[in-house]
Formats: sequence, C-alpha cells, structure tokens
Amino acid sequence: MKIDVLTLFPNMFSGVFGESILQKAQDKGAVTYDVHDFREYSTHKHRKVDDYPYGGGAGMVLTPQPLFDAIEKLTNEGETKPRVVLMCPQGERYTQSKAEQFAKEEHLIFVCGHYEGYDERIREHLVTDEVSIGDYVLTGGELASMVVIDSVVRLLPQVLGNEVSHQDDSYSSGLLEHPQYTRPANFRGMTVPEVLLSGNHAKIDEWRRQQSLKRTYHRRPDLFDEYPLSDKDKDYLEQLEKE
Ligand code: 6GU
Repeated sequence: MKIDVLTLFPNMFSGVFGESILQKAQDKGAVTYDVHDFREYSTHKHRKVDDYPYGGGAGMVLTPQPLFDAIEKLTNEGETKPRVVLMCPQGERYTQSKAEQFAKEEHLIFVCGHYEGYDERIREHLVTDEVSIGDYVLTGGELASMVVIDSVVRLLPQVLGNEVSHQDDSYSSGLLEHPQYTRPANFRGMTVPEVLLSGNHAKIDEWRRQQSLKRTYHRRPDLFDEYPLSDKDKDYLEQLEKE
C-alpha cells in the first residue's frame, strides 16, 4: 500500500511513522509513507495556501490550487486510482468497517487542513471520502489522519505477527473484547478467575463470550444494533438483565 499525506506540518508525522508497528510495516515493505508539505505546490509568489472567505467571516479558507496540483501529481504517479481522504470534523464518523475498506486499497491520499476551512470545490471535485474521528474538535486533521493510518496499516497482511490477533479485537468482531489476565494468578490478593486456570477450553471460550457480552451490554449497548446474537447469547443477556 502507498500512503501519501498532504499537510502544512509534515514534521508532526515523523515520530508516529518512525516507531513500532507503523515503522515495522514500512520495513517489511507492506506500506510506504510519503508526507508532503502542500505549500510547496503553491504557485503564489509567497507560497500562500489560504485566503479570506468570500462573503466575509472569521478564519481562513484553503485555496484549491495547491491541493488540486498536489493530488493530480500523486494520482498520475500511481498505477491505480487513489482514495482521497479529507480529514474534517464534518466528515463521516470513522469506524472499524471503514478501516477494513481502506485496508483493501492500493493507494490512499490523506488531506489534512489545520484550523483553516477547505474551499468547497476541494470537497466536490477532488475528494472521495470525508472522515472525522469523533465528536470533538481538533486543531487540525493531522492527528486524526495518524489515527486512521494506524488503524489501516495494522490490518495489512503480514503487519501483525500473529495473523489472528486482530480477529478478536474490540469492534472487529462487533463486541467489546473480554478481560485478559497474565501471571501471577494471585497479585496482592487480587486473583485471576478460576475458569482461566482450569485448562477447560470449552468453558474458557464460554466465559470469554459471556464477558464480551457483559462488557458490551454495560459500556456500548448500541453495538448490539448491528450484531447478530445467537440464541445462547440472547439467553445470557436476558439473565444479565434480570441481575
Ligand atoms: Cl478529521 N479534524 C478536526 N479538525 N477535528 C476533528 C476531526 C478531524 N475528527 C474529529 N475531530
């Protein structure tokens, strides 16, 4: 996968792309990151990238020219048509299923504005997706794009050592993950649930399933709207409701 990022603050990305799984993914050849300062594409004599809004009002608006030129160049360099993802608070709320969609693409271009708005023609003619990572306001799209890129890259084949390790993730199964424990079995009198020490894998699977359901019931009951529950799951949830 090729990932291009267009930003006025390219230095923000070096730490995140240069550590841990995102760095390893690049070392393994699963992904290449290219971070571009789109100010360099501005044809304005002082490399301006924003201007006052028509009609007046506070704030500045990113002009179309630098982003159109940058994206046209990056599109022509690639072999397949890229997804062009605009990071903005007005975008569609980002989810794991969107991450799974993005992970199938060969080329993603992320566009990050910083405090400025975007000229509407960027949205209408250049962008394929508009994404927000949640209902709060950030100073720019940079941090949000890093969140999205992290969630996509970890889904690429060979990036996580243990291929099944993201199948159980909260959200990828549609339910929240069950609790986990490791040694010691007794830490300062706080003990690990007996069933996990039993070696009975059928019982352990059942306990984990129930814990997942319980956690989802208490913390994120909205997730059940999208989730196909088995009869056994429904019985357990009914019992939980009585308690
Ligand atoms: Cl993508 N951008 C900004 N500026 N704020 C956000 C966001 C994006 N997602 C949530 N808040």
